[in-house]
Amino acid sequence: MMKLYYGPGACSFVPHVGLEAIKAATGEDFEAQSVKLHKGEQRTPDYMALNPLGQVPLLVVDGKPLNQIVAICDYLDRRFPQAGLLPAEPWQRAQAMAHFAWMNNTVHPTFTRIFRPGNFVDSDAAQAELKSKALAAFREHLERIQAMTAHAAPFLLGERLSFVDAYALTFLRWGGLAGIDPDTLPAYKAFAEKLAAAPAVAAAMAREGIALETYKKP
Ligand SMILES: N[C@@H](CCC(=O)N[C@@H](CS)C(=O)NCC(=O)O)C(=O)O
Repeated sequence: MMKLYYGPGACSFVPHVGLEAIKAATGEDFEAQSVKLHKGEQRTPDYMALNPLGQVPLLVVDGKPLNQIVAICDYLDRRFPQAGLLPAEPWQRAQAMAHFAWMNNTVHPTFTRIFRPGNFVDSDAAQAELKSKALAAFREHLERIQAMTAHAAPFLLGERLSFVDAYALTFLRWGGLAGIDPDTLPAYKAFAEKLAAAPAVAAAMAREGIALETYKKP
């Protein structure tokens, strides 16, 4: 059975939703193992032996580990195309991958600069500056995603739930943690609320014990 190592509320939510969608579409079950990032469980010797990068997500297939969201999700889609998690038609797939790659290589690392500025610069002043610049960039990224939701039909890539939707929901939650009020992104918030009600998304959120609302009003 495939096994996903995930951190509650972390980017591993993206393949987690995919695995739930696959289970619903094909009956293929998976094991889910929580890794508590705030407790440093991603850096234990046992975990580092599986993923030397010390990160989630990690998918273990027939005893073999695979890291990187995009690689894991591409594998899941190619193995279970019935779940429709990415388009099959080459041009549509390339468009989907353009959104997915941008989320993974731009939006996601921008948040890392807000959440862990100390990974990048040392002094308090430099960290505060980096954080504030990254927060402004992250907000712009969320606005771009909000613009994408205007064309959702009903999901970002069309009729089927995809990895891109799961990433979008994750970013809105992260924005809330960073102090971005989702009420200032009303179309995005409404889209995420609909997503959270989709069975595969709801199942992954329940397992992770996470809610859509993360923002605390000052
Ligand atoms: N490029 C990696 C990024 C994975 C990543 O950033 N994972 C974060 C959680 S969202 C993590 O495990 N962080 C561990 C840590 O900060 O120590 C991927 O696409 O899988």
